[in-house]
This record gives sequence, C-alpha cells and structure tokens, in this order.
Amino acid sequence: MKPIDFRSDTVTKPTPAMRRLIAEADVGDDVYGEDPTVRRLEEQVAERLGLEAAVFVPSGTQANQIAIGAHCRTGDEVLTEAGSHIIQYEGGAVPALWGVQPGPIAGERGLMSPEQVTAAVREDNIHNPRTRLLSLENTHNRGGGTVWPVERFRAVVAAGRAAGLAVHLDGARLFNAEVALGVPASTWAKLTDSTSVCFSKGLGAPVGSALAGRADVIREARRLRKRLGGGMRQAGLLAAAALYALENHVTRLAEDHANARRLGEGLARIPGVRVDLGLVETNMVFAEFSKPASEVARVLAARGVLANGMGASAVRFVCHLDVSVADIDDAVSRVRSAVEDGALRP
Ligand code: TLP
Repeated sequence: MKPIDFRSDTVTKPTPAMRRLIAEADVGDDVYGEDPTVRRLEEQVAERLGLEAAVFVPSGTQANQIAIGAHCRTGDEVLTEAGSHIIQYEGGAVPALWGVQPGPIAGERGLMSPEQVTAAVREDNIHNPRTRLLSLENTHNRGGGTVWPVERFRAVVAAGRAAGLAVHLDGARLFNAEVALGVPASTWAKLTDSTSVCFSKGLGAPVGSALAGRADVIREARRLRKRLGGGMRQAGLLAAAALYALENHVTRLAEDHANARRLGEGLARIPGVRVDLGLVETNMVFAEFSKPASEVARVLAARGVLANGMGASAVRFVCHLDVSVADIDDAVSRVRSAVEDGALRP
C-alpha cells in the first residue's frame, strides 16, 4: 500500500523538469556575490514582493531568524501571535540567538487585532524590554493555514507602525495566500520591512527560502546569514529549482486548496471525526478524533496515511504537489475504515 503523505508540504520531491534545470544551472561562488542564478532569484523575489532587495537562505527558519536579528538588539521584544512558527517551531532561536524576548499575543486562528497590538506595546520605562518588532505569519500555519484579510493586515501593521515597531512577515506560505485571495503576494509584503518566503513548501523546491525587505535590513541580514553559516557557495543549483518553482508551481497551489477542501469534506462525513470546514482556507485540514492526536497519527500511519499531530488534539493534513485527487479519496477511505474497525475508538 502506497503511503499518502500529508505530514507537510515540505515532503515533495523535485519534478523531472526541476531536476533538469538544477543540473543545467549556471553557478558561481555566492559568498563572493558571483552566482548568477542566485542573483536572478534574489532580484525576482524582491520585485515580486514589491521590496527593495532579497537574500537567498537555506531555510524558512533562517530567513525569519536573520530578520529578527537585523531588526532587534539584545533585550528587545518581538510581538507575535502565540502560535506563530517563530515561537513554536524554531528551537527557541529568538532568545537563544539574539537575546530577544517573544511577546506572545493570543490571536484567533493565528490572527490578532490592531487593538491587541497597541495594548501589547510596552511603554518606555526602565523596567520594560523595548518592544521593537511585530512579526506576523501569512498563511498562519497553526491557525489552520489562515489567510490574513488584506484590510485587517493593513490595520495591524498600521498599529505596529504607530508604536514605532518594525514589521516582519513570515510568508513561508505567502503564495498560498496569493492564490487563495487572488491578490499578489506584494499586497502584504510591501507593507512590511521584511518578508520571508519558502520555495520548499507548497512550491515544491527541494531546499531554500528568501528574505526580502528594505535594502538596509537585507544588508544586515546578509551578514547574519554568514554568521549562522548560511553562505552557500554554488547555491545556484538550489536557486534554479526555486526559480522554476516560482514560475511553474504558484498557480497550481489552487489544486492543493481544492484537494484540502475535498479532504476536509470527506473526513467531516466520517462519524466521530470533527473538521471545521470554515477553517479550510488553503492547503491544510485540521481534524479532531476521539483520541489524542499523537495516537491518531500512529494508527493512521499504520494504514498508510501519514499526518502529524499539531497541538494535543488536532491532526494536521497538508495537501501538496505529490498528493493527487485519487490520493485524497483513498486517504478518506483509509481513515473511514480505521474508524469503522474501532482502531480510533477512545
Ligand atoms: N513549518 C514546518 C514545521 O516546522 C512545523 C511545517 O511542516 O509546516 N514559517 C512557517 C510558517 C512554517 O510553517 C515553517 C515550516 C517555517 C517558517 C520554517 O521553514 P523551514 O522548515 O524551511 O525552516
């Protein structure tokens, strides 16, 4: 039985066309600024996001972290939603690397209000950390793949700006938001001082992310990338895959979104499985079963459906390039039979 892998959109394998471009990429030493393919990618990303400059990095984590390092100084505070990737899944990097304190804001499905931002900013007082940065996430992973409505995003950014904060956007899945709302990624990104994007999620490249932003921020971020060991030499091999992904794999994200809806609807029809279909906005489905998420993930893996628990009760299913409509229907019937066999009984 072929496993169907919904653990993440990071699990995709490069397509044959992408592999061909990787093999043929023109390269140079990028630490000397001499890799033409990396340069082309950085220029395209900056232009596409409506920002001044960009730097290519190995991972979304590194993109976010060099942004935080570039914006903040030791003892500063970064405001971010409590379930954000930078708090939950980056190995404690915010305090560990930069001596920066996360200021979590309890959002709803990953989104907060302008009033919450204003209330969270600390007054200038010797007791307080300096609130320096607001970091947002679009789409919001733990929130369910949530898209930031543009006007709400604008209002939240304005609240941050009014308090003198810099604004960073974790846009690991910003192109999913672009396709979901039918507006360019720059709609959000150009309002920020820095925005990270990932090529290795829904876009299907094997490795790579970029940080785009104001030229001064990117200059500093480039120094921090080197400090973290992210100077990658003949990285044009990877940038070629990212360029291919940007050109060929953005509009097809709509298929992943449709597959997620189909999966959500299929799972919701199984008695004992709870899915809030209103939360399925992009390529993710969060489902709750009558057992803890980690146990559900184990049972389903044995039936050839791979998915990760996210939090104690929810199992996250992520649709991507390597999951077809037929896979969705197979997965739903595998989950249904696990429920009907009693394997998922509490
Ligand atoms: N997210 C991964 C896991 O780390 C949870 C996933 O499977 O979803 N920002 C966001 C919003 C992300 O979801 C991720 C990856 C990253 C940043 C980090 O990207 P990488 O894995 O390239 O460091």
